[in-house]
Amino acid sequence: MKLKNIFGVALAIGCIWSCKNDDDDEIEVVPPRSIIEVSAEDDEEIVSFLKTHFFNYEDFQNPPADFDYKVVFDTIAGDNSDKVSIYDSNELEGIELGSEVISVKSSDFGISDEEEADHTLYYLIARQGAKEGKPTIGDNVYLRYEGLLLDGTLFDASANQPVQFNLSTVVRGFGNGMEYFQTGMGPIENGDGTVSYEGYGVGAIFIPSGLAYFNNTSGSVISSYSPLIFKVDAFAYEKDTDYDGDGIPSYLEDVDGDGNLNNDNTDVETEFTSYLANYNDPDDDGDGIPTIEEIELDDDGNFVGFIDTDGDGVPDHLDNDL
Ligand SMILES: [Ca+2]
Ligand SMILES: [Ca+2]
Ligand SMILES: [Ca+2]
Ligand SMILES: [Ca+2]
Repeated sequence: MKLKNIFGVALAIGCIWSCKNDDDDEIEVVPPRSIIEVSAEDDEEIVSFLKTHFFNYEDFQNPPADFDYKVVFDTIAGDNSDKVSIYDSNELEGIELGSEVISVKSSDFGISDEEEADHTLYYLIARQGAKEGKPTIGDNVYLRYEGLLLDGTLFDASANQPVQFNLSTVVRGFGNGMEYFQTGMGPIENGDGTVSYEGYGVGAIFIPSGLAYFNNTSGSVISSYSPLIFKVDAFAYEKDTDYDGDGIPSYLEDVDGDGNLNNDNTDVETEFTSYLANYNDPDDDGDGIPTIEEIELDDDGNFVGFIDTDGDGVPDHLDNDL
């Protein structure tokens, strides 16, 4: 199936207003909603989902022989009224429900009201991956996923085989949530052209709209201000991925340190026809000297550190008046 609904919001160029036809067939310009208000609403909706639903934790705790290690949600009702909710499942042994508060600026969506709001991202680790280490927001990952709305509508799913992408090229909350997942052992060749992994991480990420599309829509199913759920099987990742090949591990190209690589673009004022955030730009300051020639590398070409030749506090690869 398609991949596009997991992918990030194209950065804020143009699509600031959403429009609708009213009864008079006139176009009414609807300003974007307050990210502070929406964040609070989304959190209420997500917490309500987590409190009214359970997942197949009994299978994860005592796996049947043929268990496929897929997360299944159901409502707490009827025969299932004694189940432990996802919200309370962090008391279950070996199962983790965590959260992280992430600040989001409305300007990340091209909105000029200068608001900024804390967002709670929830993640459920039904089975932690067996391999030590977790990806960063800049890493390439291999995984399988399903995307759902809170009402259970499936809007996107990967094929059964692992898909690979960089965590900064997908919706922000997905990338941030993946930072809590360990991965598995593999790939194991199955002999028929397919691969599998063993002991991979399994869980879900619950994402408020401010960490996804916020006032934008995506595809035919995701409307504005929609919280999203992704079930995920975390197979593998490439540690310290250098996405643009400029010698710097991508997670170190988060200049403002906010956990979002897409809003750091040092030479944005000279990029008239493109928007290349630093993690995707091999000449970060646009001075014509590739970044890889403006940093310190060891004899094997591994990143050692930044250089600040003129001592002005701005490292050479971000300093075009060196
Ligand atoms: Ca950033
Ligand atoms: Ca750039
Ligand atoms: Ca770069
Ligand atoms: Ca440069």
